[in-house]
Amino acid sequence: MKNPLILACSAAALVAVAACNSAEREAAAPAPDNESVAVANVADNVAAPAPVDLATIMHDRHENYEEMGKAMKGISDQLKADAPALDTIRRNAALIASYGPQIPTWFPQGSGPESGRRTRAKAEIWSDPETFRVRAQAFQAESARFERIVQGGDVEAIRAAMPALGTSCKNCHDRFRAPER
Ligand code: ASC
Repeated sequence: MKNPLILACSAAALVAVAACNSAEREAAAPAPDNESVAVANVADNVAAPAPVDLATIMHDRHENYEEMGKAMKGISDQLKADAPALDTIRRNAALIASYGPQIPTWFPQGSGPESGRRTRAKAEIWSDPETFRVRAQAFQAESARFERIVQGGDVEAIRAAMPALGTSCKNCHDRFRAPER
């Protein structure tokens, strides 16, 4: 009798070819450690158990945004203080700048409202990916710029740069984040 894997592959449609290929890849190599890649391929992996945990991805994404929000508050609190602690501002700016480039990887296909899970991520993230990409990119650039200014250590310059950073958060939220409920 034929190898059942080959039989399954030859009998199946185009989609399943990818599944068979990835099944073979997974047999030969360790599972990819990049969750977003794994999720992006979820539809292709029907024949193989995909290393996907949507709940974890969505939970971690939420935590990351919470951390960024707290970091923003940590900075603005310092800027209101009589003697702003630059080390606190630096730490918070570094967190925001390090998360900036990661944001596009936090939204794998399937992790929106159609997941049935609680999320404020709007379907527009996936239906208008170009706008999402552009705004995420703008935030990344702004957070990097902000961190450079923070490294300069001039509190007035940091204060002056803060509104643009907040606006680049807001630009994405206005279009891609559903209201709190
Ligand atoms: C923040 C924060 C945001 C943005 C936004 C700016 O500090 O958590 O989402 O700034 O409120 O308007």
